[in-house]
Amino acid sequence: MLSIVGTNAWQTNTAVDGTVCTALMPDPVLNEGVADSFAFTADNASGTESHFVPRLNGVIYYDSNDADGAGVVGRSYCLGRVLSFSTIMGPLELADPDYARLFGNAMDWAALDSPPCLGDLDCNGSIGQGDLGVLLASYNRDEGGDLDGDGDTDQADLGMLLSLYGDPCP
Ligand SMILES: [Ca+2]
Ligand SMILES: [Ca+2]
Ligand SMILES: [Ca+2]
Repeated sequence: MLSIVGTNAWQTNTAVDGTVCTALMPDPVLNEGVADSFAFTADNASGTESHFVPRLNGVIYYDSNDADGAGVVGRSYCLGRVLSFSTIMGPLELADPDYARLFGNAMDWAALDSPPCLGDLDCNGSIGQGDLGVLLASYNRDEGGDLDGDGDTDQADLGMLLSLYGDPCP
């Protein structure tokens, strides 16, 4: 669980009371035993909350009223998952039963597998320039660019990557 991966912007605010977290995207693992909307008191560590904007393929599972941004954002990362909370997981947050349950659920959620995304060699959720860089660096050396699984990185792998170029991961 990383605090900021999955977002591309942040800011802090100074409000400490009554942050409201509201479920936006239903998810059976994250939502289990958690109220659809709940208020909790946020710890203040030179600000209380990051302003989250999801990256490509990021999903806002819970919204937050305070930071005027997302509250809980998740996305696939390679074959795993990353989930970010806009607030710290401090004593005040974890004292709230809904927040604590959501945090526990988040552990289960992040432990689930994600489907493989062919061509996304740098695991950023789409097929593009970064992947081409990984493939070319692996050329003839098989260091992460073998898309067709034949044990080397060559023209056939490059052809596959170019045919996928620009595609988002599912
Ligand atoms: Ca990529
Ligand atoms: Ca190959
Ligand atoms: Ca080959």
